[in-house]
Amino acid sequence: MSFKTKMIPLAGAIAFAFAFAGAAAADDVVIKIGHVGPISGAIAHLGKDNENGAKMAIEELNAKGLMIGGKKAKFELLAEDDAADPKQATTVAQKLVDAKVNGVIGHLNSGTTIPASKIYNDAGLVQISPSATNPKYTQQGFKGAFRVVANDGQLGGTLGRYAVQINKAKKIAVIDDKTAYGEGVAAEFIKGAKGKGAEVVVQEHTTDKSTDFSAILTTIKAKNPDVIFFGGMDAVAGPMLRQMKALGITAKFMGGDGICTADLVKLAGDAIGEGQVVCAEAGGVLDAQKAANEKWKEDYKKKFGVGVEIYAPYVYDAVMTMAQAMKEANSAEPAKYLPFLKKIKYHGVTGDISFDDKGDIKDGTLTLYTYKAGKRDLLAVTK
Ligand code: ABU
Repeated sequence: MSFKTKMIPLAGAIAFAFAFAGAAAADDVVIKIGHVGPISGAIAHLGKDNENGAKMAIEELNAKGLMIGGKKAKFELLAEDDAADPKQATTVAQKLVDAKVNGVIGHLNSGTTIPASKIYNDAGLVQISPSATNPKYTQQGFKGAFRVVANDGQLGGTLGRYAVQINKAKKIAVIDDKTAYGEGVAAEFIKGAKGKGAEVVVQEHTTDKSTDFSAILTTIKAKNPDVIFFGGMDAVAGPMLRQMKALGITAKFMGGDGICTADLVKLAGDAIGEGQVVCAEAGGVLDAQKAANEKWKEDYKKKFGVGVEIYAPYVYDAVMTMAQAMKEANSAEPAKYLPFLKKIKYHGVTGDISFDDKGDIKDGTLTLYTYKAGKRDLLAVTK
């Protein structure tokens, strides 16, 4: 792996649920797709982004009028809110099982996706997460568990090596939010950075609901690190950056996909800096696929009046990939379309999707960004 700049290929409880579909004719086959993300709480903006991606896919599928099992397929979206909470995630997962959905897209967070996956597996359901990156999700031996993004091994490891090779970091500070994602990506970052010779001078922990980081940042400042890595989400990273600026900390701030959102600019304000933040999306497209990706994002903005946060296109592709497997199987029954999903080759707006034996995306891509002039700015795309 090399890092060439701009290689551009561097190379309440349940808050609500609704059915998103028009009326089905008597001879239609109704296919229920469950979607779960945090529609309430600190990262509701990311959950809504994901849900919008699912809506785009369902509308498009219904407009196409797919025939499945000799009948016109009428797709319905059953959207649920897990508030990024593991317990709420299992409650809504059971609700979707009881509603007899044909498949589930979600959840957004690793900490919700992993406990919910047992419920879907026990019910014989197929689940595709569009954004959960903790490797454990697909290491449980659940034959119906898939993800369309790279995992934390790739994400954290690449960022760790980038910190040393490109940012020339020698002394590193690491903070995580004690979630499955935050701890996992931080551990992989440490492995990657140490492997290239960096020293972890301090490691601190916060939570995904914390707002005051003055104590841990003061400890970190005393160690004078070159890079601070944060394993967590943008809702915590934004205020953390503001408090870093207030304390006069000028170290590079790095994080995984959880901080790499459009909203980080608003959350951090002018503390976002110019090139101070480096983060990675757990997917990405190379040159030949960029036009389709950009066009999809423009269509999304026209439809919803806001830009993509980060994972809406991955949700869209996850729904489309599941529908493609149903079409190939000529059935929406999970047991019948699962074998087709396992060997699928889907060309999506986020790139080519096929899965390895565990259900992880094959040949996953990462996109590294910084923020300049108040906008996300591409650094590199890497495999
Ligand atoms: N991948 C970052 C956000 C989702 C997660 O918890 O994995």
